[in-house]
Amino acid sequence: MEKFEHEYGADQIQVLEGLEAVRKRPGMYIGSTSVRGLHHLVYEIVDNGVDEAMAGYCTEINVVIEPGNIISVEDNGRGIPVEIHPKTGISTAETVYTVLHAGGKFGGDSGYKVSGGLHGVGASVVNALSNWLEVTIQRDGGIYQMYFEKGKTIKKLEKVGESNKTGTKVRFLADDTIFETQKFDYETLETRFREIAFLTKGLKITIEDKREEDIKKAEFCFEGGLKSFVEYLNKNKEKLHSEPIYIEKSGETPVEIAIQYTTSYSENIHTFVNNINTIEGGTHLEGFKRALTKVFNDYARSHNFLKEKDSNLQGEDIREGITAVVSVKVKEPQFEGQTKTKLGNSEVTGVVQSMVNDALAAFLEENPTVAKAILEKCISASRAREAARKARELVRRKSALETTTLPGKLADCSDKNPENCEVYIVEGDSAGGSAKQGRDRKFQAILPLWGKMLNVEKSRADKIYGNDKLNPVIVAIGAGIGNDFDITKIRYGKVIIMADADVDGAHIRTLLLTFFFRYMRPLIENGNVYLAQPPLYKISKKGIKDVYCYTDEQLDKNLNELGRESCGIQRYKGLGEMNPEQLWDTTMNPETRTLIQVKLEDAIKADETFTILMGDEVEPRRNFIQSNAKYVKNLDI
Ligand code: 28F
Repeated sequence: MEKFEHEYGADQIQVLEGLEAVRKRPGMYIGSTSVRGLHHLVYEIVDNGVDEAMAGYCTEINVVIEPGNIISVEDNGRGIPVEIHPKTGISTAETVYTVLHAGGKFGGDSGYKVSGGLHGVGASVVNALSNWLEVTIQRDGGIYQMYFEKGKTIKKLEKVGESNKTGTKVRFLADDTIFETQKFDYETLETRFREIAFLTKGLKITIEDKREEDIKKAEFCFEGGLKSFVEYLNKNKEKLHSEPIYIEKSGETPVEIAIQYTTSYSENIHTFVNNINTIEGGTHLEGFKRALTKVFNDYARSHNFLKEKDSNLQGEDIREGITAVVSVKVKEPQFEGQTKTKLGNSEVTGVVQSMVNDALAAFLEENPTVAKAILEKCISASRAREAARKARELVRRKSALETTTLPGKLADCSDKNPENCEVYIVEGDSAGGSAKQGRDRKFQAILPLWGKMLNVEKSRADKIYGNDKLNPVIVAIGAGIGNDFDITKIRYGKVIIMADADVDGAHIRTLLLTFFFRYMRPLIENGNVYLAQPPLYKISKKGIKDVYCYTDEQLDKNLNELGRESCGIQRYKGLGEMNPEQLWDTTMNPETRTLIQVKLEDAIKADETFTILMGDEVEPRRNFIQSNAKYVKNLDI
């Protein structure tokens, strides 16, 4: 009988099976093994610290990206309990880090577990997906430490020192055999930690990037919570009222809401459940919208902004120019939707609706000046909507009379089945020209953009219909805009934005993404919008075919392989520099091209960027261009 190293109890076997399952199918637990999945590891650990903060025991979380992409997260909470479980002989801390979902259904005493992108898979998953992970706990006067490799316990929890402080510190290195990359993106993490700080009033979160000589560091702490959040979202916009409206309710389903109107025409409502950004909305958003419409209509009537004969203000009139953040904590959240970011719990609609009805009505009564400023804007919005409806009717009647005339510049494709077809929206006539010649006219249509850049930030729907840059896009896609948009009517399965890799191209891309986000959002949600990826460089060398490079890294790699001295390098400043067959080979041929599918969050980012680029305030635009100039590789200097 061979000698066993050590007895495996039943629960140790369960632990090993659990970790094995996680390592075999990591995507099931953290969504993907791309850089997004990598970031989820950090969010999981930080969220445990946030739970401790929400329970009222932690006021600070410090995150460090150490050289070699090692992550360190430390909080000043109570420290994970260290007592040894009498039955298993294993400490609570080790259980939390080795048994799947052992972090308790809800976090600390607050009863809510905030969660990372995939809704709280627990620290044991991070452990399983790390080359190594070390936990240091300070509590009960001691310092305790345990250490794992790929989720397996290497050093059980043991006391290593004395301390009168309390807290938990976790350090780990993601498993390079599982993740496509181990390289964390500082800006992504910083953005998420800023968001968590807004959502967790008073919690201080710091992030430090020590991978390079020049250390990057940020510190977030907002006593104002969501009030600070809407002020941050509006920092580049002209406000309609200086103080944001702030309402909150504690209890079974805590609700926190901040609202601040601006002079823009876009609707900017962000909703969260247990700190998860529910970009697909859900019942909490539904309740908020219903209450908003009811309260403002009631106030408008009772204060004679609306006459008896006037019809009610529509929801979209009331939400024009609104920036709002709605954050709810739900014990047993049900998530629906394509990316599991839509709240399904039906009881939450009523909770939010009644809370907003009461608190917002009271606020308006107490702040008539703010109420007046907002209502005047709602009423002009409703008039503009009327005008847009008439303009639309006019366009419809006109086009109905002249049968639907497609834009003159559109070079359509012969196949009429949208599933097979794609339309390239190309910036500039020269690129449009070579795209028309280079394309496969069976399934590829080309629509060159021309005309003045429209500032959708400042224009309402009636202006959009008339605008000669966007109107052809609307007609070519053929599904209308705004509330009329009907995704079943799209004429192409793919809408591909093809613009130069320079500042103008970025401007056009941002304009179109913002336009699609604001007036054809289902097109993005449904994954029909793509970005073409033209090459940045062409390497030519005697005796071999031209080599196209789409990133600087590819250029370096190819030059190293081909030998730098014997290569000619052409840097493409614009699509117009490529002849039709080059454009086909590098950017349009489905066999050889790279298309980037636009995700909803990319469009949200574009929308925020657009506000900076096209908003009223000059200052932020200058900062944006300066801080992004380093990314603009092809600026014609
Ligand atoms: C760097 C990441 O993970 N902080 C944590 C605590 C505190 C407790 C706890 C955590 C109770 C039994 C589930 C302490 N004292 N930061 C962190 N801080 N977990 S994780 O308890 C674990 C739960 O199993 C804690 C009293 N109650 C809870």
